Order: sequence, then structure tokens, then C-alpha cells
Amino acid sequence: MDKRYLLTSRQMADFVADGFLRFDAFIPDEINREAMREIDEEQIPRGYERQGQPLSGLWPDSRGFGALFRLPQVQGIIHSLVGPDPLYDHHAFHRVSPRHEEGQVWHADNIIDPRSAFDIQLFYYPHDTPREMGGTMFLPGSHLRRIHESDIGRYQNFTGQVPIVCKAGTVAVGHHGIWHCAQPNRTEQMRYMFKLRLNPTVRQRLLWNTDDLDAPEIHSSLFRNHKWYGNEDRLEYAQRIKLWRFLTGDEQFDSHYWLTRVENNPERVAAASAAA
Ligand SMILES: O=C(O)CCC(=O)C(=O)O
Ligand SMILES: [Fe+2]
Repeated sequence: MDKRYLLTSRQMADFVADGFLRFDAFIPDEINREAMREIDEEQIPRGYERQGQPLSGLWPDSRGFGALFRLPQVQGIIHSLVGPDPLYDHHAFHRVSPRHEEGQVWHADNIIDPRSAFDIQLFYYPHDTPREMGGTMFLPGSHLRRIHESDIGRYQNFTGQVPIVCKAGTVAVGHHGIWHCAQPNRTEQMRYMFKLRLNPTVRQRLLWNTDDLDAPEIHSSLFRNHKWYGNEDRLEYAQRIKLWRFLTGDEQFDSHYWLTRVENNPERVAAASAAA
């Protein structure tokens, strides 16, 4: 894998803090057009028999989705997060009719899942998506709150929620725990969106371009306060440090002494009392 296409440590730290990354308008128009045609012509069927199969064998002749997942830039994103040879989990097309006033409720595509290992979900927007169409609303920093699917559906809006308003050819990639919801389509155009979930087959350790592993910005990213946490932001920082340890394999990693303090549980008997 050419290093140029891999994520940087700074980007990985943003992923750990926010639960998703976005890459704006980098898929070529030709692939965007083909992808929408493939959706219209139902050429990419939802095959449950493919679940757990390697992504690499999928859609070999497709000039839309197949070509998209063979782009080195997309491969670099995937490799950085879930490594080589990820498995296909499932995909979903969303063709939302014009003037469709309903959005989805807030949810994560997940049951309560306490693993450190994580799946990723790619969200692909093949045409311009103005706010009237959505795009998918994400809640930054929600991915480490382990919930069951639409348990959070009673919420309406959160401080800091981010709609993926974007140009054609944008991809967002999320941790499987990210809270999200589709928005209404208030335009006169059909809205297209495609989602693909992938599972790792290797330990997710240092799979990205680690040249900037010691960048000081990593600490500020890990301590990014998403305002909807209220007073619970410290709990999130601790969770993120644990995830960074998992990703780097550095079990001593800490930021601002946060976990070191909590893990300090001395067993050594003080010399004075031992003598007594
Ligand atoms: O259509 C969207 O923007 C989101 C759809 C969704 O939640 C999903 O595919 O998991
Ligand atoms: Fe979803």
C-alpha cells in the first residue's frame, strides 16, 4: 500500500475523537454517474450470502461501485482503519424520493458492542447534497457511547450535530458506533446514498502512515470537547485514550495523566509500616 494513500496519525486521532472522517468530492464524476446507474438498474444486489466474504472479490466488473472500492484513495482509507483484506458485512442503497419529508430517527447500526476492534461504514454521496437533502446527520464523538440501535430515537437535535452537506463524490467513513440519521429530502430530485460496512480481519494496530505518530496535535484531538457531552466529557477522553492504546499497541500511552491516575493502585507496602 502506497503511503500517500494512507491516513495520517492526525487523521486517525480525529477518527478516534469524532467517530468519523469525511473526504469531500474526490470520487471522479464518471464513477458517480455509473454508481447511480447501477443503483437504478439494481446491478448491485444485497447478497446476504456474501456476508463475511472478502471485499476484494466483490463487483469485479462494475465501473461504479467496483471501481469506487478499487480506487487507491479509497483502499488507503480502508486499509488504515481495518487493514488489508476486510470482509464485506452488508450494504444499503438509499433512493429517497423528491419531497420525502420524513427523516430517520437517530440510531447506530449496531447492538451494544463493547469490542475495542471496530467495523467501519462508508457513506458515499454520488451527487451534490445540499442541506435540503440532508445529508446524513452525524453526531461527532458519539461512537464510544455503546447503545442499542434506535434507543436514542427519542432525541431530535444535538448541539454540534453535523449534516454531510457535500459535493458529488464525497465519502464519509464512520466507526460502527457512530450515531446518525438520514434527513428529509425537500428537493425535487431523487436522493442517492450508499452505505457499506466492512469488518477487519487483522488486529487494528498501526495500519496507517505513522510518520507523524508523535505529533502534539494528537493530544488536542483526543481532548476535543463535543459540547453535547455536558459534564461527561472526561469519560469520553478516557475512552478515547483506551482506543488510542488499542490502535497503537502502546499500553502506556496517556494524555494529561488521565488514565495513569486512575490505574494507579499501589500494592507495595510502605517501608516504615513494614518495619513496624
Ligand atoms: O440515508 C442516510 O443518510 C442514512 C442511512 C442509514 O442510516 C444507513 O444506511 O445506515
Ligand atoms: Fe444507519
